[in-house]
Amino acid sequence: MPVTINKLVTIERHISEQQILHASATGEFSRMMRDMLLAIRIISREVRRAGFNDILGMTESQNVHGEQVKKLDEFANETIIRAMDHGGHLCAMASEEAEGIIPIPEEYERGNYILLFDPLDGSSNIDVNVTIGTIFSVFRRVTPNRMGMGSAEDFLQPGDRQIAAGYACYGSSTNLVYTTGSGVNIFTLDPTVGEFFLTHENVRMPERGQSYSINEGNYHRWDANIQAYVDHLKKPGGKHDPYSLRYIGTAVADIHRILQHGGIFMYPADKDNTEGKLRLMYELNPLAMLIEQAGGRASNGSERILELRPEGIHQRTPVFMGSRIDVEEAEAFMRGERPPLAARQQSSNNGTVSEGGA
Ligand code: AHM
Ligand code: MG
Repeated sequence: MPVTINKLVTIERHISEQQILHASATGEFSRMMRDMLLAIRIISREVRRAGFNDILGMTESQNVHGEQVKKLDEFANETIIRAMDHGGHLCAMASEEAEGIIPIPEEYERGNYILLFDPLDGSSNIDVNVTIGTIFSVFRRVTPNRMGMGSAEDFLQPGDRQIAAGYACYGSSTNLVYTTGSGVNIFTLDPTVGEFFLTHENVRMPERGQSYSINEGNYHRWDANIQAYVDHLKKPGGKHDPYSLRYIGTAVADIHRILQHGGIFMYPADKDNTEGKLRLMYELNPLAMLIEQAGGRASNGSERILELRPEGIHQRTPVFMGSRIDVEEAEAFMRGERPPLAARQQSSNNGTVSEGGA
């Protein structure tokens, strides 16, 4: 379980303290994160105001002030681009909301980093005041031309080369969760002072959870292995059985719960979506890095998500991620094995099940 701390540490101070630990750091990464945090604070403000905009009589695409009102996901996309394109840190960006590579305009300097993002994850929840999020992934460019534009080669790196990954979760408060490969830390936005404060340091997730997270409405489109695994989770047997179903439909929100309480999140392939639904480069890679950094496991059913060789920016892949033992058990089912319920009871008796509720 995460440790809640009392000292007042802002995220910017935390990032600069981390930077001091890396002798070769130039400060470029810290400056890039500062720009990203600005975008996230603006998106958070707009998410909080979205309901009021409706109540205050938004008409078609104009609000009461006669201003053009954009859909929240378009707004988030543009905000990140506008915050990031002129800082001199990036050589290109890619977004769920843009077909191709987003170039850095000619008039601005280029930097060493590549940024991929999902500006507003959980599209089906945007209009109904349910938790949504922003996900981001950062790579160092591999092409040598520092002043040049980033190319496909810079983007199509496996996830284990990410130098940072994170998400913002716009829930009852706004959390920012990020890693640079030395553990996962959670920050909480205090909107009255506009600062993110460190609230959970070095998060470690339970090795086994008590809940599963999947769109079970797709049950009849799944193959027999995934059906058997979900049936297995619901059978009474071990100390914490049956598992509880928790599914928000925003990957960020489901992973945010699992990161703290354990459990397993799945979006498998099905008859209609043979590669699953979620996107490797700006949804699964960053979430997988966070899960692994917190002691969990992230797989496509047989291989580590972070070792997959991407072929396209928008490619999809099936996913099973969360507590290590749960994901290993899911992988066994996907190989056609059928671990007995006793195995689950055994690991409960070994004390690997967390007492934290989901
Ligand atoms: P989005 O990027 O359009 O929001 O789609 C991704 C979302 C994930 O956040 C979530 O886990 C999944 O889609 C939910 O899909 P479904 O509605 O099929 O259960
Ligand atoms: Mg998404």
